Amino acid sequence: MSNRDYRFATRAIHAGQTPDPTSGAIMPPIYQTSTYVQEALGRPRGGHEYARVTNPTRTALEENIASLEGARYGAAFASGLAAIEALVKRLSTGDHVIYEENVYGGTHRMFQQVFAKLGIEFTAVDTRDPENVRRALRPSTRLVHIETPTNPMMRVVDIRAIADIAREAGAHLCVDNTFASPYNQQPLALGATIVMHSTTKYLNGHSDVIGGIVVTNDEQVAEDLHFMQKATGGVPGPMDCWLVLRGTKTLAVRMEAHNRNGLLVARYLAEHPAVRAVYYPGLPESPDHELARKQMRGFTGMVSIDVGTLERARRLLEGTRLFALAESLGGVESLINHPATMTHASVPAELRERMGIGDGLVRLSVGIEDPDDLIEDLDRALAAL
Ligand code: P1T
Repeated sequence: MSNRDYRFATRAIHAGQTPDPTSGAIMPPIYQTSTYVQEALGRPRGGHEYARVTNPTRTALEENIASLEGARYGAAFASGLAAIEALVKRLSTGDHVIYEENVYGGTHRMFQQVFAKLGIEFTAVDTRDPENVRRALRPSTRLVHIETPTNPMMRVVDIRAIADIAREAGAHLCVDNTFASPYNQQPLALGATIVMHSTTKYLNGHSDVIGGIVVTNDEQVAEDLHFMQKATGGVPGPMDCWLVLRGTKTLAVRMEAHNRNGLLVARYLAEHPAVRAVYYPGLPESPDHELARKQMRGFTGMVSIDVGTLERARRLLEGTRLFALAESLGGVESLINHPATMTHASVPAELRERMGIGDGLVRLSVGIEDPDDLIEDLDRALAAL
């Protein structure tokens, strides 16, 4: 029986991992080495030559996450941004990229402040209307890059509709699946050709690693990404790969808990008089709910709310005890963040305003603590508004 025949939670624990042939260790070893011995010129003993190019712990991680996304190939990078960078470095001067305007602020910053300077062209659109992608197409469009749900507005984007448009135009569709996780959403099955993650978030799940990965079924893309690992070097170390592998083993159970707590917290916030708006596609009254139900199996622990003003936001951000004020998301512990001044500060104010990332917007990463404790924590802090 190959790993492909097993269900998600089983693959999370076993894909890419077999007991170590030399010691019998049940868990994949951390191959903490920079190089490998050669028995004769051009004959490496174990098939590996240099650890920027290949490392068995990294390979185990790449195979594990590829399996969770239904992909044949995976390439791990030193961060989520390094993973996106590797995809853009496949392009040439004059090539064009269309991307969802409400991506992580750092993605926007890399496109506009690093790669635009090198002559790659970028157009940001609201991809909730797939026709906006069609209208932005140029003969030089090579890549469409979306997030869904988006960071931090939790916009849900129709993966299948945009995959059709990208395919007709001969462009790749890359879905940043960081917010959903492969447990909740499988973009390759909906027609995307590339999926990437900041493994820093749900995949690792314990807020102790920075990492990224790209997975695909496209042989050429996979070959290019392995070339980028070797040629430009943004690879993760074996210890970090091992930590993410430890994280993915519990992905299925953690995501069930995040989905459950996220929905409970969103429901509570939707009823609270101090909260002006809740952005969570799992709520039946959300305009994104129907599409989210079609392409997702759960709605994650990410919830954004608007409390009106910076002063009210500050009282909430500084008033919680369990929800820690910090960037990042997707760990077992709950975090609270102010997108306008933290994660999305590098997005121009005008674009931020248009998307609803105002001074009153607060983003919650709901962890897997007891939901009653989380709601009591928010209740105490919201009372001060
Ligand atoms: O931080 P890094 O591993 O480089 O991943 C960047 C990244 C890419 N894509 C999405 C959707 C992300 O949310 C991130 C990182 N985001 C945060 C740090 C944050 O707090 O939103």
